[in-house]
Amino acid sequence: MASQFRKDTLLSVLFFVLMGSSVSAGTLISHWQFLREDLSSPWEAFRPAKAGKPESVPLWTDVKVPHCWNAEDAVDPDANYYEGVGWYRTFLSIDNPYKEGRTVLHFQGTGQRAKVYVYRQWVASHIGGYDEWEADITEAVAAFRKDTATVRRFNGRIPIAVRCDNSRDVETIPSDMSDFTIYGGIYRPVELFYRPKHYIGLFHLTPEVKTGLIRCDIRLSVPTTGQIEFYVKSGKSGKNVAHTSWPLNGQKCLTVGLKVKKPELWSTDNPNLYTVHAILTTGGDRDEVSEQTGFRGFRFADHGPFFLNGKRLLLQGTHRHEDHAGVGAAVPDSVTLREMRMIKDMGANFIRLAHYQQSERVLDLCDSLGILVWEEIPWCRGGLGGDRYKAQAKRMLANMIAQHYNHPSVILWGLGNENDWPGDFDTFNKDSIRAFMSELNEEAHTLDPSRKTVIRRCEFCSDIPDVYSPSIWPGWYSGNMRDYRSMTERAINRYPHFLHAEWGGDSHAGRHAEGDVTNIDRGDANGDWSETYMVNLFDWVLHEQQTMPNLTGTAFWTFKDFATPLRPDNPIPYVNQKGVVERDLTPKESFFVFQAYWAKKPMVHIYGHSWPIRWGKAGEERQVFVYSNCRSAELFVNGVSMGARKRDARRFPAMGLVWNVKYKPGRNTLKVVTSAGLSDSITQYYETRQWGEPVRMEMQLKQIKDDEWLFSVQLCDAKGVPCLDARNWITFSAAGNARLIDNMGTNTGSRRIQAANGRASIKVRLSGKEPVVAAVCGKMVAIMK
Ligand code: ADA
Repeated sequence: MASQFRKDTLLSVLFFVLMGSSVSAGTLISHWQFLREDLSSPWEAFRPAKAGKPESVPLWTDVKVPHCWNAEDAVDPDANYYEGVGWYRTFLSIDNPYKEGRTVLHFQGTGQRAKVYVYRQWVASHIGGYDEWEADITEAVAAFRKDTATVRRFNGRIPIAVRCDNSRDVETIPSDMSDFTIYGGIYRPVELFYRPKHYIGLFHLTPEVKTGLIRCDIRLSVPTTGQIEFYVKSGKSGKNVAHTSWPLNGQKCLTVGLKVKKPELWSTDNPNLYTVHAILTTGGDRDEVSEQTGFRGFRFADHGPFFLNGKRLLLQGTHRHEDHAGVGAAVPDSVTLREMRMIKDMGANFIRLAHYQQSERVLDLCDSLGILVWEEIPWCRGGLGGDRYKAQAKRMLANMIAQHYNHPSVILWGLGNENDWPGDFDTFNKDSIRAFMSELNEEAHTLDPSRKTVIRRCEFCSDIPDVYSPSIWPGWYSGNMRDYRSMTERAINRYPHFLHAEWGGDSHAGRHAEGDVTNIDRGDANGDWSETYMVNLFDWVLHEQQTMPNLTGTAFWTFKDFATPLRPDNPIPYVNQKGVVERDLTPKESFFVFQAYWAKKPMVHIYGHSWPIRWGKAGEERQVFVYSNCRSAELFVNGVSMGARKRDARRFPAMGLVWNVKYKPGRNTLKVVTSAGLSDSITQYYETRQWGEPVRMEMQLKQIKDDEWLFSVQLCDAKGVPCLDARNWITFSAAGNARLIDNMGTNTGSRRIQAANGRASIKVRLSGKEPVVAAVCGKMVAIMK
């Protein structure tokens, strides 16, 4: 074990990044107020109300933080989302227990530019919506406390104001040409820390598989005399496996090696973690930090494949935005946990966190669930700006690497996405973009020699990063899904380290197509936005990927539908619908296709849970697909066996689990039972009548829970036959004691939506008497009173 004083590049470059440590006085969730407009000075945030006047202008609203002010309007079909300034204020009881200690507000993410004030005093600013940052309010609090009259006015509490701003600024990243909402607000947690004078700032762990050594690079707040002690605990056994302690003789930076005997490797199947605790004692101060790490090695072989810990691993990946129905970017921890578990349950072992640094919580889950990570900075589309722009991009790269350095799940640092896409500046210079990309690439390697760099789609920079993904979207933006293998193999041969990020297409949840759905040749660009088409595209590509020995891996676009200002005309306005789950995590049918290929836990799913009515001629055969990872399955229709089929991964579609079934007109029940004893069943109505033009809407109201109901309409022709291929636009409204649960960006949460198989729904809250809900479709009106 070696201990030495060190001032290496890593530590000096990261001088400004002090990671969270010390005593947390709590996450500041409640007692915030918000104002969705600008003020001309911070003083206005605390202007006393006029004596005797009840009115208080402007109107502050009580909110909980994390809070995103675009939680609803990002997907409001009738409005542009608010891009501007918002203010937050809170009043803190501050009682720092440390003599000469520091009082710090730690922000995990604020959109997109922020300033912090203690009463009227400006304290700190930050540019960038996705990296963590801090405001040290120690001096400002002390100065405020000298103003005894004002202190009395606030009953001893410290008034804090935070001004956030997501208005357009072309000299910042990401570009507003990016295909995602550039959210505003304090949309990730804020914590209040009390730090002793001597505390552990930077704490980076670099484990080495070969030797079992964990190198700890430490930066202290000030040169320190005292002692620092380390423990390493194995997550698997729960036992301490290494311990050491070192005297400090006035140094500020320190590198220590901790030896773990026969370390258990971290892998996607067995994500073994070790926790390293460091305890600093000096004078009367004590500070403690603990971080997790894992031993693993990876390698991109030239022209493929990828190896984890010396064994080939096909990277089976997806993408994720920090975005969720009803909350925008302020995704609660419980939702993040559910989402990351679903990703793992789908069988993914890899994720690209697009297109920006995501919450610490996400990375923690990738570590503990065993999901390898490509994380990137939001240099996305638009071109390249000036010095301020570049400085932000470089700072965000340094912060991302510093802040997520310890996560064993991270293997790739992303430098950009679609940087070949001009539009934000009147000049577009490939050489300047190349030069800046090279600068970022070098910077990333200097800050972290243990990981690789990567970009997606910028052909004229493809030789710069270690790993490159061109744009390959067969069957959606270009060509036919059948071209997948040839296009991808060309890329494998062309780029030394090719990884395929982004493939897939949009599907409107609840839209299904009848006919020969296995005829994938109709898969020309943009499909028909049905779940059926997408299921077949995913199925075809997954079946090809299984037999490509040199493929490093892929990440389909994207796990969950998400908000975007670029797509007002989508079937759900302002939603990118390429997810395999909806924006509220409701699985679409395609989720199960991935599970059938990737998941190890036995599963079975009959295609069509969101397809209540199938159609065709009487006696005509219809295909029934079953997605399963079990050895074989037997299908029963209306209680009669249709025979058992063997699953064969070489066969398409549905790996051979396909039955041609003659539905009887009316209600049919389908049940499948697998060799592992699992079963799934659905009920589908079979419509044999032909339909004409839609002339009216049939309504249905179904209680979901308490006062929450689902209001649905079905377009029908003059004879009352449902129009099962209708795609008309339907608008919902409510009056009286009814309220739409809308602006969710989901299949049941948008007040303007395109019909799926002639049907559309919205959730409503009905309370008291005389609730009224209505649907309008051209000249057709349906009113439920
Ligand atoms: C691009 C882009 C993504 C995503 C995708 C799409 O490839 O990188 O951000 O929006 O397009 O859905 O078209």
